[in-house]
Amino acid sequence: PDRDSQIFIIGCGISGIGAAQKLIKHGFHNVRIIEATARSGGRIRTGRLGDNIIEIGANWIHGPSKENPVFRLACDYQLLDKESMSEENQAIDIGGHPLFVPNWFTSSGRKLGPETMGPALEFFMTLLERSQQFHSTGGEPLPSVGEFIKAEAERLAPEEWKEDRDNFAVRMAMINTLLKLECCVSGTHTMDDVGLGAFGMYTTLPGLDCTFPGGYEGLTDHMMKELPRDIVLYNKPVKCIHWNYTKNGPNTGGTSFPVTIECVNGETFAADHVIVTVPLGYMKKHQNTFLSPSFPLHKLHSIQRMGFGTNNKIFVEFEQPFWDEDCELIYLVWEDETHLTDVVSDLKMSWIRKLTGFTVLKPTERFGHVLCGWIAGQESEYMESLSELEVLQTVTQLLRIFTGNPTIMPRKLLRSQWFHEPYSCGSYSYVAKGCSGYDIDNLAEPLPLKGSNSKPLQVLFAGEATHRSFFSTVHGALLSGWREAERLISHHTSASGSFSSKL
Ligand code: 6YU
Repeated sequence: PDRDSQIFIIGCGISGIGAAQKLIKHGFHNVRIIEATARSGGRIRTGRLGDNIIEIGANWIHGPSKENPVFRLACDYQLLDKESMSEENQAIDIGGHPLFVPNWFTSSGRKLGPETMGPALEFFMTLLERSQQFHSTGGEPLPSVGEFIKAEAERLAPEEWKEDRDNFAVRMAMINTLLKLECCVSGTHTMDDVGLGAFGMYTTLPGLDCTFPGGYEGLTDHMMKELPRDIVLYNKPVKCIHWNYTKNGPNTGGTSFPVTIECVNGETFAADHVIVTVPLGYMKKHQNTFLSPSFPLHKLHSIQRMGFGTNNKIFVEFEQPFWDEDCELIYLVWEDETHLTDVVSDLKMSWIRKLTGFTVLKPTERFGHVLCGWIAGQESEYMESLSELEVLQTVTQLLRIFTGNPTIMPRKLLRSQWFHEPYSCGSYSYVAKGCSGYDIDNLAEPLPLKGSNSKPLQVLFAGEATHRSFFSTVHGALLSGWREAERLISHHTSASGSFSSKL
């Protein structure tokens, strides 16, 4: 086989687009992308709230600096504003948790200041940083990040705040708020599901997180323009990948192909190589039917054990702001929640308690007064099942309680529903309790396994969840697509000996 190899990529998210881009640049011309939906971009999706551009999926470039390939592409395509590209911005290193200017509101309708809440925030950040250290040192005392943070908070807080007993209860409630928000960052139901030993495996890059003024989709749109026009077959969900396939596939003109891709509509495609980029959530749901013969056991176990959860956004627009002009992040603190837990006991009645943080869309001149609320886990999945009107009513009630203003009324609302998206089945992956980097390696391992006598590299795996240090991000997804393309390029380079790159 050589550059004429039939290569199919399943999924037209950034990892699939990245893989196609690299293969085509290296002279492979029989490359097709099969996409289940009618659009490209996957979990990068820009939408509208009235006249405003909003992000339904990925929001920021995490760590926008030279080492980040998404940042480099965005600069090349001129998609960022000047400030985001400045050397100063690239040099800021905040370790993944931007220091947003906060406002705090509590369930008794009080607005508290940094003198009351600042210490709780700093205390929590120290515990979070300590949670990341076990990756290099080992010897983690508890299985999950949630258990560790809660145990340490309960042990250390009485001493830490002993001078200020009056604020002790509200600060513990603030730890709860922060735990719930951390569920959004990790995309999990509870931080008790996020493994402590591997938490530090996620690597941050320098640079102050930035957004795309014209929408994140501008990135995938630009990348798509560099690919041949008809490369994507849209609206074709793949049902099953038959590999180690000895019979001739359809339309093969006598050549034998090791892989046959079967679509839901019955269409089939014969291939030498398939790069699978479907989300881990989709793979979990269809683990028994997506591959035939099925996954080797160690790969299947890693698919089952690795974490994939839901993080949703709820956008709300207001006539007038109830927050300070410089505020970037609003925290809601339930004063009755002094017992540490990041889940809600009664889903139907209290799901809204999981919504504890809102980012303020900036700049105000462009967006007006729009907040983006963050909600993760089962409460978020339940929220998806409610009508938009029900969500609006519940959010309105929530904000009336916390602002103490019974007349507050959002003008518009729009929420994402990532759990019910049939080709995402949630938001992004995390390293679950009991998992390690080896599970990510297992997800990424191509089939057939090394040492088999069958044709090599029949099914390859890319996508956000297959990147060891940048899982759950756009740059992790892009790098994983490039990685699998390079695997094929180097395979064919060494196989043919004379193959040289066109670049
Ligand atoms: C980032 C951010 N961001 C918010 C929200 C979400 C995500 N991410 P794709 O799914 O794109 O493509 C697969 C395609 O396959 C798709 O088109 C399907 O339709 C198709 N498909 C599926 N089944 C198929 C079938 N059977 N047949 C054919 N086709 C099929 N990332 O960098 N910055 O701000 C956010 C955020 C709400 C949902 C994000 C963010 C994640 C990215 O969006 C995501 O990784 C990539 O887009 C995935 O690309 P892909 O190609 O792999 O799949 C300390 C510590 C802790 C660790 N975590 C902290 C990290 C923080 C992560 N933060 C994310 C936060 C936000 C807000």
